[in-house]
Amino acid sequence: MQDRLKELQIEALEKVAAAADLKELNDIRVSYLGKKGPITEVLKGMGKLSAEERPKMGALANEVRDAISGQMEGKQKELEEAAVQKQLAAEEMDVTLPGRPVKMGSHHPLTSIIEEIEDLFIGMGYTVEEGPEVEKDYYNFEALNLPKGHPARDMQDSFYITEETLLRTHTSPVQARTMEKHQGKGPVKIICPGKVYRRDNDDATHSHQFMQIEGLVVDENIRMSDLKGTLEVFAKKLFGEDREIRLRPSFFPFTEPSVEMDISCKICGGSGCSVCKGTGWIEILGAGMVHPNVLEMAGYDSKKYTGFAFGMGPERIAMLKYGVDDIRHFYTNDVRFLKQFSVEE
Ligand code: FA5
Repeated sequence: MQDRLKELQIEALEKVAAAADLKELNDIRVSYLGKKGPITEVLKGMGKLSAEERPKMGALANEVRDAISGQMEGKQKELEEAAVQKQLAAEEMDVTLPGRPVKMGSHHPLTSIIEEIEDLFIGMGYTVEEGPEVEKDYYNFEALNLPKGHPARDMQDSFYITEETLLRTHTSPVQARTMEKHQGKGPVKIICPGKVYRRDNDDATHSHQFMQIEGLVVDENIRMSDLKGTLEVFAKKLFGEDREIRLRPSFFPFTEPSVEMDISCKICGGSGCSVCKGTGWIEILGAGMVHPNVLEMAGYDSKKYTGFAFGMGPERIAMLKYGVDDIRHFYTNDVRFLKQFSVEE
């Protein structure tokens, strides 16, 4: 029995030394030290031994077990360390390699044009106001000299939510709200960019949802020439010094007199082409002197205060500036279109 135990020890230690990985080592542990292993099997025969031999044999069996498990512990550490080193070698990376370029998005062309126009007016002393897109009928129409039933309401076909609320059809209600806030006192000098909604049929130059930028100046002695000068500076800064502007008489119930501003066509230089429909001019905004009724309704003394206002369509301006032939490109989110405005590429 003693010899058999020694044999088993030598055999097990040889196998432990040769184990190639942790799994193999564990298999050796189970097969030699487990309940069904050969050492347990040998010890089952202890019953046949004499009373003196039994403790000696027990002590020897423990020695053999300790020798095997001690060697296994050392081997296990060695194999674990080898596994870590192998993993480290497999995951080795070169931190000096150049990184992969990250694709950058870009500003939407409408955002860019709105920011450019905002900067231009901020440079002329204007502040930027905001107003709600879900608006009261009062501010969208009534406070702008368009009482209920006024035929000019048809100029802007509307999305009503209730009898008294609608999606604003233009940014002009912000004029009324701002003047009301100033409680009849000047000066007021604001622009207001924002979304507006109309029941227009979508085509190359019309959308049912589009942007507008409103402008309003109210003070003593504001004249039509101030409006003209302001619009001229704006147009030349945005489109270039060589562009001409022209004001045409028009009608808006909230301004008197009212005008529309055209800008000379860049494509044909004024001789007429398909973009300007043969006229040499393209309309970009409506404007005029604030109607005395509008000033009075907002609490201003229209004998003391005068003002001018304008409302422009940034989509139309962006179409002209960037040569875009269909307003729907701004809203279909085709990355091939948007990528052309990326500054990184
Ligand atoms: C107005 O909305 C007036 N509130 C502008 C105004 C403000 C006049 C202050 C006087 C004083 P109009 O409906 O013309 O006016 O629209 C102004 C601009 O919005 C147009 O010149 C055009 O550039 C743009 N626009 C109008 N309808 C659409 C549409 N369906 N799609 C895209 N842009 C549009």
